[in-house]
Amino acid sequence: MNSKFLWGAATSSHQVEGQNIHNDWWAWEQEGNIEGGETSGAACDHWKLFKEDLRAARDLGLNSYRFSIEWSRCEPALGQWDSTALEWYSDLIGECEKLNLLPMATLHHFTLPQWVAIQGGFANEHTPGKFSHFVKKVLEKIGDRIPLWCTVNEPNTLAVGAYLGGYMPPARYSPRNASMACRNLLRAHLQAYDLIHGFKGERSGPWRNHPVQVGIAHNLIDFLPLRPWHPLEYFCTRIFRRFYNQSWPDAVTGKKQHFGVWGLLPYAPQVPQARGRSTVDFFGINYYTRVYVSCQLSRENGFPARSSFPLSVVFARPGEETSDLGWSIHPRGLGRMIRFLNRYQKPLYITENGIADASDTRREKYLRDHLKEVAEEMKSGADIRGYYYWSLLDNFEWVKGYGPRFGLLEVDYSTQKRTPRPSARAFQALTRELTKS
Ligand code: IFM
Repeated sequence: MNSKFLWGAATSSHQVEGQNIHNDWWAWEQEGNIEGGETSGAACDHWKLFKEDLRAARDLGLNSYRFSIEWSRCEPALGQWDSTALEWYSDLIGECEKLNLLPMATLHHFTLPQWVAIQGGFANEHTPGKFSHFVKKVLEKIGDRIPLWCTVNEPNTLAVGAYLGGYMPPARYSPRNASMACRNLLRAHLQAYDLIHGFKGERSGPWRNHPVQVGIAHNLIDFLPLRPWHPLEYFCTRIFRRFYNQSWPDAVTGKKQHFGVWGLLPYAPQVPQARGRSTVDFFGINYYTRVYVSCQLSRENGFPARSSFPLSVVFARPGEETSDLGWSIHPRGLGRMIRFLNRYQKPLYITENGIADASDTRREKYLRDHLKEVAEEMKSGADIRGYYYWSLLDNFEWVKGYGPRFGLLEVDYSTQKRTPRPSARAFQALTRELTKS
């Protein structure tokens, strides 16, 4: 890894900023949908404390910061733009510039303005057009200073969580909406890609000569059959891999889109404008774990939740080492996912990789083992340009609330005090060691 390799940490607006009162998650939280009845509330108050947080990132030796821009803050009601919100993101970038943290901005990270959500969110075909207005405003304000963009974060997770799994708003089971949300997210991505590359303003700031690169942050899971000898589980595993892991890379590289699963999810119609052209300059990999596909009759973790088909997923086999969320720790899976995406011959960034580990007893090894995979794949020829740990600080872990602790910095939510965990120092040492190698 050379000195240009990006070492970063990632966050998302709703998980850290606090008081994101105009989005669909906020509304859903108030209805009691989060574990323990929690609500995001003040989150980590990153809105006020961002300078301190970015200084801590710099002090850990990082040279990049991945964050997301909250649409609902910028446009809390249709056509009503809040200039103070856009100003805040400009200040955030200003601070990145001061601290030499290259900004990677995500334009959509799970949340939608409530006024968009009540019209059906991404299941509504008009949402991509509205999203484009937001993208244009962002570009007008800060487009000249951001070299790396993720249009959408984990579109596959969103479609599954919102319309099949019931763990994201609106949590309304609808296989049709799951496929249509993928289609509309692809349209939103495509429009954002073209807008960013069509930006005519003069570039400024320390990264003005850095090529502008646009990608998606794609959640990849190493799906495996629970019983490898079981033909149906083997077959269903291939379905999961194709729908969850492969459909997005295919779609954004111009191939035939397969947003659907025969017999389970109706296929969405093709987006013709996305065919035959590439709409990503890189792939972001968000990798955490493996998942076993089971065809037993367990209704726990059933997928899709209401299907009569006996299909479910298991997050770890008995005895496997897991995170606090019960996710199996499986570094080899990262290598497998890198090799899988490398077939598309695009530069790669590991845009998220991390562990919920409140005791901080597993994080250092987790980092060491996953980074070993990254280094080995680079040696074998993968063009990996950066690694972002998830997350810079403990934060609001969606439906799981504040329990899971992913942060390099521990957050005491009662005082908002940040304390670097010992593994954060270990991460710093690892990044130094790997940069020299
Ligand atoms: O916290 C999330 C993030 O918002 C998206 N990727 C997975 C992380 C851990 O669950």
